[in-house]
Amino acid sequence: MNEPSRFRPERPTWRARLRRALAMGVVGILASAGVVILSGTAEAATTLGASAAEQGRYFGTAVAVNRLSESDYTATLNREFNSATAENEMKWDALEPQRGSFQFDTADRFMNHARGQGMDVRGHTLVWHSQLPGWVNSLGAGDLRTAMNNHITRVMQQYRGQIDSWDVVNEAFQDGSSGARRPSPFQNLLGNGFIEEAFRTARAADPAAKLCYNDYNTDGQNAKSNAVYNMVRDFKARGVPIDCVGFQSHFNSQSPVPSDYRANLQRFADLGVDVQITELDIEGSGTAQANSYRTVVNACLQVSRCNGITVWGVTDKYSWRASGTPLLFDGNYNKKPAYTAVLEALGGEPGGDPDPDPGTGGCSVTYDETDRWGDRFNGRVTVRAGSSAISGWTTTVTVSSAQDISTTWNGSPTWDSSGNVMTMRPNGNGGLAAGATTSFGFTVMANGDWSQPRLGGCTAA
Ligand code: 9MR
Repeated sequence: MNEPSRFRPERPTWRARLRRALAMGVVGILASAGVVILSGTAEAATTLGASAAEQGRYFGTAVAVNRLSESDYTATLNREFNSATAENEMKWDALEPQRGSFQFDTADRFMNHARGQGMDVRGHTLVWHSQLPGWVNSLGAGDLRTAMNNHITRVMQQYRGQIDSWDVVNEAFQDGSSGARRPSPFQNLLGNGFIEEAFRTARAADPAAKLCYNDYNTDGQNAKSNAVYNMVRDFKARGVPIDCVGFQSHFNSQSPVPSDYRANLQRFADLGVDVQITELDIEGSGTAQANSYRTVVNACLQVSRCNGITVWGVTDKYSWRASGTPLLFDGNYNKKPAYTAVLEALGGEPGGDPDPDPGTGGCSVTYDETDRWGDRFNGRVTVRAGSSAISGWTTTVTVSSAQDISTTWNGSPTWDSSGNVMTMRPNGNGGLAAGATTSFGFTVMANGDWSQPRLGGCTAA
């Protein structure tokens, strides 16, 4: 953890004041008054990428090139992440749909965007049983070996020197207790040695890229991860080039974050490879989801060779399992509780002022989700007076057209004609002393849309 986080006053307004004081150069005065300011930057990082960078790590996301035309998508991507993985555009079927005929246009667009933003790139993925074009399945052993090595070489040379880490071989082991290799054209025709051959070919094609083995259900210690572990140990012992192991980390209630997650990362790191969390997503919502994300980030921070985390998408709405809302931003690009948990675990602080000081005669509003059920959630809005007393307040809450606010409490609502915009005023006496808070609540029937309500400003009376 970076040092300033240990000197973190509880209240955001305090933090804001401390930052202002530091910015004004009052450090000496505070120090002479006996307040110890620990070394480090005065301003905490406010994005995932910047806060991860302060921990010597990257924070990345899978990117879908066809979403780059959506301005909110691209703004969120560019602001928050400093590493990117093409979600599908650098797979074999995308890059070499016919034998020897390479199509780099879409992958090039991805690369240009990521590198134009100064992001690191994870290459994903060279040899995988899935998303293989049909022609690969019809080759004999000799042709298949030539085709595999040619594919690795051509693709890696296209992006030579531009890729931080490549997933050279993806998902080559079986699930379950066997610890066996997964059947695939490569396994079936070339045998176990195809993995080693792929890594040797990759090293020759781009010596600057870290070469990774990547898999899922290897996040805790089990038969599958043991089999991968034994392979990596063997590779290291025999000098087969391997630099990193990727742990996909797709979690949900059937497959939660394992209790030995950190220990498992550590045992691989102890073999002399970097470990990376490569496709993180955790189905769920609210506090439970946030806690799981925090556990994952803390595990990575505790393993010095865990050098980066990638989440498998920017927004829930484009996730490969959107119904599980597994990511850090909701469908409207609002930051979820999981986002805040990740940012804070990385030592960052929410951007802007989470509870802005409204000054004299003003008021501010903040939102949080307090409960969630299968069909609905409860929201709470906290209203805070600025540095002088106010005698009343008004704010608005906007829900999506699919959603309905079914109940409210501790406030007096009126509605616009669409029914989506609720204007809330105090119930009875709305007076608040300087700095004092009150809150009102409401239940939103989701009707399939779990996006976070949007708040208007707070108007004081
Ligand atoms: O997220 C990817 C999805 O858009 C594709 O349809 C799918 C096809 O297999 O691949 C998804 O990404 C996978 C990744 O490449 C490898 N690990 C599992 C990921 C989720 O299925």
